[in-house]
Amino acid sequence: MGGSWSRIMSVIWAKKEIRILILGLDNAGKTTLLYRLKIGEVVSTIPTIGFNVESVTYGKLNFNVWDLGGQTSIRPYWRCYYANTAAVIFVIDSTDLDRLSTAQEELAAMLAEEELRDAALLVFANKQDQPGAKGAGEISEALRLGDLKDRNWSIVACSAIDGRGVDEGMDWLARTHDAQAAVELV
Ligand code: G3D
Repeated sequence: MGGSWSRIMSVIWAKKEIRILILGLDNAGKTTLLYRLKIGEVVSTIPTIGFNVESVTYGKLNFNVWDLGGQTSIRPYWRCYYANTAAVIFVIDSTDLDRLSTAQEELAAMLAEEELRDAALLVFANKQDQPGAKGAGEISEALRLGDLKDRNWSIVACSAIDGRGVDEGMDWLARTHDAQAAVELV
């Protein structure tokens, strides 16, 4: 595993089952990111409801990945995966400007879910190695992150291919959760 985030996770998060959802439109780079985290074997399953879920289990930490967008009829079934979700990692293809508004709508719909109310949000503005990729500031504006209320969130520019930014984002997530866990203990 990568930087300091792995150490914080293994100490703080090892105590109870915790889930992290890696979400975004298809082709955003979610699966590539999951491999880049190097936390174990990626398993792909298709639940009976019929959407594809990729998972990696690392101790008591469970990463689940699926595509948002389209297929509103299966959205209610996603709720099976919301329990114990500490964080949502929302991955954006920073070169796919045509679908930024769709990504914004999908993100807003996810964050409206009651069970995800306390989940931290890390947005990865992915594909920064590509020419024409928009930076974190522009992606943040398009996703209207500034409007978020009562949510721990951060946006980090990254490339799941060359790895830039990935540890920085994960470090933020681990520190955020570390702080939340400390508050819960008080
Ligand atoms: P998804 O799981 O969100 O659907 P994938 O997306 O991880 O399958 O990635 C979709 C395509 O984008 C893949 O290319 C993958 O290699 C590419 N990709 C993912 N992250 C990055 C990145 O940071 N930079 C660049 N340049 N490409 C990236 P293919 O060609 O295999 O479809």
